[in-house]
Amino acid sequence: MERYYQPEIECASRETILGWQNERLVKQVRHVWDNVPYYRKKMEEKGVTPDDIKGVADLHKLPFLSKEDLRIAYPYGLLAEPLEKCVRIQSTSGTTGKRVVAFYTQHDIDLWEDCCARAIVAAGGTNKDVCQVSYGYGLFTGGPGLNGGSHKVGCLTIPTSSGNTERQIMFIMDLQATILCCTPSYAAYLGETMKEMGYTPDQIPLKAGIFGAEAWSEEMRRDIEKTLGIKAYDIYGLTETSGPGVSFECSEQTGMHINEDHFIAEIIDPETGEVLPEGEKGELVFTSITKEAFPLLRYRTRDICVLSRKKCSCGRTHVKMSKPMGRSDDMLIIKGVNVFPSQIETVLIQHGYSSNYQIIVDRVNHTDTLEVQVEMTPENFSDSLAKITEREKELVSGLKTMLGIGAKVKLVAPKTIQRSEGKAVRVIDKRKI
Ligand code: DLL
Repeated sequence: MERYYQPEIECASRETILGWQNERLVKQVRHVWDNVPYYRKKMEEKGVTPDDIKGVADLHKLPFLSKEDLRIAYPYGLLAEPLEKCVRIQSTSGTTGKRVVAFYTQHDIDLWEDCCARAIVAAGGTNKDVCQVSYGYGLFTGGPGLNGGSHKVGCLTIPTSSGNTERQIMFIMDLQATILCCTPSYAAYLGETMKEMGYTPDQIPLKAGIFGAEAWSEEMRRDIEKTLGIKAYDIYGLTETSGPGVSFECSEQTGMHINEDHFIAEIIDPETGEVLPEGEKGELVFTSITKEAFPLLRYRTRDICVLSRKKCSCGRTHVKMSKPMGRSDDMLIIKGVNVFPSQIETVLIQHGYSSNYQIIVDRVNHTDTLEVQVEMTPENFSDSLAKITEREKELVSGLKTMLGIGAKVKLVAPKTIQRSEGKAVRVIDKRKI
């Protein structure tokens, strides 16, 4: 039987949800106008005032915010509450050079943790569960978010953070952990290591995993489910809007319910900014309607996905987003063709390889080159050169069909590509260096 953390909210009627959104949006726009001069200027430039926003139908009148705005306004330019009301910051790793700092009041943290608790309960979590949180703790939102959600559900929480794989496994086995929260790439690595140590899925006490923070394919989900003997649930979020728990999967596993009592989602054409009708693929845009300290209006996530309001068998009524199909800024343009790393991963996994791969893009004599290095698995390992060449050719052809361009494929020995304890780095684009 499906269980909910906040059934009256998660299963509310569409009219009720829209009512909340209308009321909260009007209030939020006023709050931002009064307290965030940076955004007020943007509204003035567009000729919009809070009086023009009477509900969700007027949302499209508001200006967008982008990562560039966050960079310009860094660190305090988008803060909407006095410092004495703020109790925490979280931040992105800044690996792309654009560090994001988000602020929280105690109320913001409370609502964020509720969202994470909804995800844990949707994955079957109760106060009888032992929940191991192996997302990084610290500035990254993964650890703190799921930790708070796990407390709210009443699970016994094991805050291992990421890394130290042997210790992770020791705690899973000794404390009989039933729920694992980490990135899908780390879950795959934990599964691989446990298998090598001789554990079979029925010896592993875990029953569910809550994996997110990076793109992962359906094939990777099946792999992880098989090795760990669990049901693997997706969870999505971003630092700018709070962290994990903006949306989460239910038992149907056909998309993630967006917590619409806190966020209004839109899909836009990333080129023109035009709002697209339901069911069309485009860039996801969020408006936070309950956040006090860092309330972003029409924030462009760069994540490409599709929204669906189809009735869900789980009983939840909130809109569902598909798994992000990539980020508009992760998209590689190789020889003029748009390539998403997730397309390459799909081909590799369909051919029986694991998600241990690396994509290397370069430019030789003014022409783009694409090389995919992928590990052989212990099952399909071969040291016969003829066999390896034959398998590489199969992958070249599979990639050509999927992407429409030629790629070089190199099969490498198991365990030669570096494992990740957080978000995996899979693309090396030498053209930018
Ligand atoms: O990754 C928050 C998070 C932590 C989500 C733990 C889920 C679990 P950031 O570091 O700010 O925040 O990165 C946000 O990661 O815009 C997406 O591109 C990507 N992302 C997050 N969840 C998913 C997912 C956290 N389930 C960026 N599938 C987002 C695909 C995801 N991509």
